[in-house]
Amino acid sequence: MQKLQETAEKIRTMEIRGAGRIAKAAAESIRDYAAGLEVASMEEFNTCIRDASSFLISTRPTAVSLPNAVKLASRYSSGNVEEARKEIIENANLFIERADKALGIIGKIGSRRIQDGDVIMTHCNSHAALSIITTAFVSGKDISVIATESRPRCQGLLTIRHLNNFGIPTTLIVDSAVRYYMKEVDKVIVGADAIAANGALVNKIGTSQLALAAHEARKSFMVAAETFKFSPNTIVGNPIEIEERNTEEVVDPSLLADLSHVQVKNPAFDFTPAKYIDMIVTDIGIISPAMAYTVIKEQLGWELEDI
Ligand code: RUB
Repeated sequence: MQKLQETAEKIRTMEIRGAGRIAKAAAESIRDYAAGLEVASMEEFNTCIRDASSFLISTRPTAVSLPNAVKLASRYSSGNVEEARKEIIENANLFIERADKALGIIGKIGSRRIQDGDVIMTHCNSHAALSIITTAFVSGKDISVIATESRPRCQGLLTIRHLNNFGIPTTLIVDSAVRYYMKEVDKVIVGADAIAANGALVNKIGTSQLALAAHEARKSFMVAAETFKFSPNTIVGNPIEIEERNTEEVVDPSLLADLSHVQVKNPAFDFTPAKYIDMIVTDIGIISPAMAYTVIKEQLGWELEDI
């Protein structure tokens, strides 16, 4: 349990971050936990796996990749401890393998939509979005990127480092400069923490203003998302919870000490309605947001009674 607790803490503190990496780390964690679990009965095994799963899922509320990964990885049908343990190890390994492959497939499919000379705007730090951008560049397309800083955690700094390592010409801007620069942009590409059954996107706070500005300037808005980022719960109308993080990420509390009328808010994600999304590049192909329901039903194998 100690290793699982350490992983959970790393997810909570964002040492492990980004919906895809969170999902993989959680699957690895539940696999290793199941592998080393010493129990006296099947009932105890069931309880331990259930508790460990809930504990991992509780670390960050928004990225649906986390509960999806935990549920897919920790599935077992056997009533025998050793068999169930084997099933979890296999299912977790399968999930991890598919997640790795998905990034490559998204890069390959999405990069076909990039034209020579494109200026691409991206937000935060999405490995799926970056896979499209770097694949296009490596295949010889002459592209450049405008990357937002993504306050307050400034994941944009990770993005510019990654792009720089590939030699991709990149411009860093503050989040409030998004609309100002949109006229120079050909395509916006962002990642996803969750996609609802109605095709709405949940991603890093500020994503919806990129979408609005792109819509206004008639620029294409592309989302890169593995199928495990689609949210089964939303089929029955359950909302996706937006994580509110510590306000100390926004401002040093000492600066607020004498401001008795001021409060600070720090939502980590926002919603972008489906109507502002031109396409979602997934590991099963490019889809319109209207197909989100089908992806959930057909790819995630979720039945209404599971929710
Ligand atoms: C990261 C974020 C990313 C998505 C997709 O937020 O919003 O755009 O998670 O990333 P945080 P990826 O830094 O708060 O985790 O494509 O890597 O899964």
